[in-house]
Amino acid sequence: LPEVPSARPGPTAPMLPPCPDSPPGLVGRLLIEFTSPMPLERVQRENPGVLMGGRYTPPDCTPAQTVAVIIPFRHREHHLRYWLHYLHPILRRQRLRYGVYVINQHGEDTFNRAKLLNVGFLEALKEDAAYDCFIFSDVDLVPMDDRNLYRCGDQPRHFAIAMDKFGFRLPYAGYFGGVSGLSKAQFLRINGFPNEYWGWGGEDDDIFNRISLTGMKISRPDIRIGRYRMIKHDRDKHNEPNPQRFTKIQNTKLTMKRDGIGSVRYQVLEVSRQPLFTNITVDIGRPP
Ligand code: UDH
Repeated sequence: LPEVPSARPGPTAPMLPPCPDSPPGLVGRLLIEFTSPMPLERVQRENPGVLMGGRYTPPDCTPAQTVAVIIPFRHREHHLRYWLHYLHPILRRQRLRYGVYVINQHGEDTFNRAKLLNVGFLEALKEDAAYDCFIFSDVDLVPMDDRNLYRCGDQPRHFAIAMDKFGFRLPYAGYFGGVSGLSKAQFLRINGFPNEYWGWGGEDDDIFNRISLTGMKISRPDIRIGRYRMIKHDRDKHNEPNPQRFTKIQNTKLTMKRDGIGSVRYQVLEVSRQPLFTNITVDIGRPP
């Protein structure tokens, strides 16, 4: 007997074949530079297929996953323009169904990257309950190879494994910073990310610990493919290295049960759908 399709295709929604595992039309190594000016109007003009809020669906196939790309953010508009310029065409070539969420920390209190990422997970799901894969990306990291596929697998994925600033190598074996991806189930299994790392450092190691402690393993691309350029910048204000980070990462096993996606408290101040991304401005409080 022929398989019965779960949803009957209407005249405007033809049944498309599943997107292939290896998308055709990838170009491999990319030339990435951050010197030419990058006005948003140009990025918009060059990405007409991207819908309001930074949503995209391949026109010619049905993707297996729906990917929310979450960017922790404050005062990096200049970096965001390069990120959008490079990433939208890459994600499109990768045949992803995706949305881009910029989680903008309101105010000038100490920055908290991991808490913003927790907010991004919850708010993206409020926008579209279909998201089942979450890619967490710093705003200043651009992949140098489009074969580094931004999708989730059966283990948490680390994408940014060969950054230029670390000599195109992992800085240490347990490094999980920069760009990472977890399925919804993997993210919930580790109780999301910690909310209590204020300032720079340690939160990515805590996430690594959560993954190891729940018996999962990190999956990584080939070292020749997981290459990244980072936009050079000085240390931001109000994101000083957190002196508590070394003791905190010793205690993940104790803290991860009470501190995570189940305990995150915040207030959304504004959701604004821009042509190339959704901006969510949020009050996440301040360190105790
Ligand atoms: N971020 C912001 N605004 C901030 C702080 C951080 O948007 O004020 C976000 C942004 O997405 C950034 C990410 O958080 O990419 C990680 O923060 P970071 O770029 O400060 O961390 P990184 O380890 O750099 O990349 C540390 C400072 C390096 C100073 C080097 C001086 N030569």
